[in-house]
Amino acid sequence: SFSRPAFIATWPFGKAACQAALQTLLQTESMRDAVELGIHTAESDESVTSVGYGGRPNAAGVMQFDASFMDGERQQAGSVAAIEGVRHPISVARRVMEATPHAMLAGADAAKFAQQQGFPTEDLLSPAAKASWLRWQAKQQTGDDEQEKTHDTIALLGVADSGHLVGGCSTSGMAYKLPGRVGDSPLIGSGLYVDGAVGAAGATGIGENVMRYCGSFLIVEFMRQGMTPLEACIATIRRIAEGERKAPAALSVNFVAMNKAGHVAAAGTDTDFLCGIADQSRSLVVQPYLVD
Ligand code: SD4
Repeated sequence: SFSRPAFIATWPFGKAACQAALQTLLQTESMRDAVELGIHTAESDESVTSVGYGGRPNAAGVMQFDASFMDGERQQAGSVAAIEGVRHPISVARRVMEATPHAMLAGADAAKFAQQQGFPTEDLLSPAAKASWLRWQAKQQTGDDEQEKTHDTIALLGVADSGHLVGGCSTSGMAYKLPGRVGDSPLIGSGLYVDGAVGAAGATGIGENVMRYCGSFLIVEFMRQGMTPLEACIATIRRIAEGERKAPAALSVNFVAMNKAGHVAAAGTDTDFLCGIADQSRSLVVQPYLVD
């Protein structure tokens, strides 16, 4: 088991993100900085094909990002949906939380807000992402609809020594989504939820299957009722499978969770789902519980 401070994040690159978060916490003593800078590592990593730079664009070849940020101490939240032109959507989500009376900004006006706040506007379509979009387009014309598998949203959760919980989530969303499509990641309670008295949860996978069930909120509520983080993740996935009348393997829903005590867990329906964990004594990539 892990001891506080501890971080957990989706996918294998979540390990580097958790390490960066822990380092930042030790240097700045700020859980917000820790989560934000941890997520920056994935947003800047071109090899991560559904977060930040290097992510896959929408059907029109445009990068549209979703991100959310939550601090459990006073239940504060901020998010951005379908925002274009910013390398670090997680930072804009945090800024929405800290610098506005609102919890969510969307689209062109979210980008305008980011600009006004001093975030640089950048072209975030990498050459490799553009090439893969062109290949996808060509396949659409030939009716060959074999999909490139790109799902690796980062959801990163952290708990400080004091029990202070903070979480964030950032993604370019489903590859080749309809322009304007918003996923689970910026929706408080779906892609991310942090309750300062209980714990936190975050999601990756097919957002539509998470948002119809407020997946992350449900995990936290199950923990509030006494479940362990792992039990809560499994119960939520089973609830979704029941609602969808589908086998878990057909859902692509995957979660990370932690409680205030620092117990962490992950469970999902994708056989390739992995997550990263770090505390002061170790950091590793672990195989989550597979719900099938
Ligand atoms: C979405 N949940 O936009 C995101 C995609 C994802 O890992 O998780 N990719 O639906």
